[in-house]
Amino acid sequence: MSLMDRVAALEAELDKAKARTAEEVEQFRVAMLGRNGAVTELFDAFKTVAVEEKKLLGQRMNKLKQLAQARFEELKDGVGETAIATGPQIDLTAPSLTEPTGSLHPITIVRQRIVGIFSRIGYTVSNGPEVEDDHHNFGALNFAPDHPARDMQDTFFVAGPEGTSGADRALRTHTSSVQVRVMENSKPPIRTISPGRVYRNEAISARAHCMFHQVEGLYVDKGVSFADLKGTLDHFAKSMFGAEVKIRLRPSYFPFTEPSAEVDMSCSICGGSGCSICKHSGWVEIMGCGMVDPAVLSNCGIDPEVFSGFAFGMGVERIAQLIYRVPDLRMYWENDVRFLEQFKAAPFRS
Ligand code: 2U9
Repeated sequence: MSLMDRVAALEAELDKAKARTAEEVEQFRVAMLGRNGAVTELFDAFKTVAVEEKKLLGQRMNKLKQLAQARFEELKDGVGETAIATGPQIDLTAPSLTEPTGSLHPITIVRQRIVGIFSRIGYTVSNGPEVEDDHHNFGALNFAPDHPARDMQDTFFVAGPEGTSGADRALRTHTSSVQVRVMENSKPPIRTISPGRVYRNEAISARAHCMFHQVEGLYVDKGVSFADLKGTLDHFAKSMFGAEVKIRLRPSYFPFTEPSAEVDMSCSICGGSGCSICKHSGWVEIMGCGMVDPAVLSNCGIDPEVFSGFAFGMGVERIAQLIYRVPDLRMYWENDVRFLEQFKAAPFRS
């Protein structure tokens, strides 16, 4: 093939040349313009051409070299655009990845629901100190001086400043102490609930802990009756566990209420037909209650001849146990993520 024919063949080849990647562009450059490339080889061969042919052939070859150079630049630019067109596809409208979130503790969820139920029927929320004196925790609530709850076996007493026994300071054993303060500082009508932590000197087991949460309630006004108490607790049980549950009251004894009762609810798990949760009785205990003892009213500066009141108290762990079927009270305190993350989707009904 004459050199002129080779120039023509290479021109055609340049026209058809394609490259999809930077490597292919480089291969093109080496094949055409590299030290042993087709165009370079042509220039080497040019030295042997007869003088009379040199002028025309030289012009064509210079043009070929310019073409090869221009084609190389074109291919290089083309690869740049293609890389953008076929690069990672980013959907700027896609929702962002969600950050892992924590969840409310089951005790918090249940406490909020209990508080919500009573708030909606006019109860205020009262808080008070966790380290209490004997008067607010025991004396005003009618605990006899020799009542076992006042014993070191049952109550955590707090040491006082050096040299004092500290016997008048203890971790509160119930949040009734908060309600004593409310009665001392305000006049009826009083409708209040006290949620909070309480402490008892108990061995830790699946069924007991030395620290737990209570919600205690108090209603004091003229003419408050046992029927009001029962209606209120029935409303609470239905709001918390479902409209189908029933309650029943069994006589009991507390130093601060008279008469006193334990409140049972038809088992929310089996509907009352009997299961392991209700020990096949159809009933589960959910709280205690009673009419505030007249002596307690007068201890707190309220005339029992004019006013009467009811009170109730429940353990939040117990209510949460029935709602979520928690088999062991210790699980509330272990902070095992496998337990806690089960409450992520827990519905919040205040
Ligand atoms: C005042 C007067 C009386 C609150 C009451 C109960 C009955 C009761 C227990 C349930 C399970 C405590 O958490 S628990 O161990 N509570 O049975 N509590 S009546 O009575 C009061 C409160 C305040 C001034």
